[in-house]
Amino acid sequence: MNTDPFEAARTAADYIANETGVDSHDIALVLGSGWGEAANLIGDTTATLSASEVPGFSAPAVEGHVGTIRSVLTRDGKRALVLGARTHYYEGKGVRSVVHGVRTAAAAGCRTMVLTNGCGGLNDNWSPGTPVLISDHINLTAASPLEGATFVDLTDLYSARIRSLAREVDPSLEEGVYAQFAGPQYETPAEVQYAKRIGADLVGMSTALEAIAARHAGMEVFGISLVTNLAAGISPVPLSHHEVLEAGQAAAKRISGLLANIIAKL
Ligand code: 8IG
Repeated sequence: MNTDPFEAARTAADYIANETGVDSHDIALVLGSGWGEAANLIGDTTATLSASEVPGFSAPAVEGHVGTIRSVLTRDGKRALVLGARTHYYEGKGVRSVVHGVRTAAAAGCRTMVLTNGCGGLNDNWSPGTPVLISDHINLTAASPLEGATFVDLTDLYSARIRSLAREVDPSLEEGVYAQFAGPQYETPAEVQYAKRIGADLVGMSTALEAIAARHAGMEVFGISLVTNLAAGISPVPLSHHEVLEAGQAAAKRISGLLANIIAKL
């Protein structure tokens, strides 16, 4: 993308408004590994677009990620834009591509950005299938979606207001700090110990760069992770993408229902 990224987002948002017939959306969701079913529980899908048809988007590179962009009418009449196609930093398409969905959602009118992911857990009390609220992040990608002298305050990046709404839905929800690694390889056990010592509770390959872009765009950000595996070295068993998908599938119904109930409170 050589054009201005905000112009590119506007183009995509106009395309989405045209194709969905919805002039303005209220809430955007990025559904990561394990969260795909949430779209069905949030409300009625009124339009489904293939990500590859929307300007600036591309089909997902990973099995277990859905490649659609949906417009959903929620139970209480809100318009949700559900992004099932996330571009990961490790795909090498650049940070502008990684955050294009977030900027498109902002241009489409969304004031709230809900970011979900599947990740590794550093707390061995969090068995695979445990959802965890993101309270803060550590960006270990050495990249940023912001270009030039764009100083954005991230003190309260992950909305305390929405986290407390989430705990009204499920008081047992715990929260943690999410560290975004560049990937695509999973961490070594030493890197997992490093993450733990600098204050991380969760390790993954998404979300932080998107959250920064969302805050820059003026959106309220909510993040929730699904621990699909214990991070390398925390569990004695090596990681496999297959197991990650299985843990996601096993927890899918429960966490999707949880997310739908949180969305209903926004
Ligand atoms: I799912 O253990 C999933 N994504 N970096 N580490 C990192 N990303 C992940 C992991 C993990 N599990």
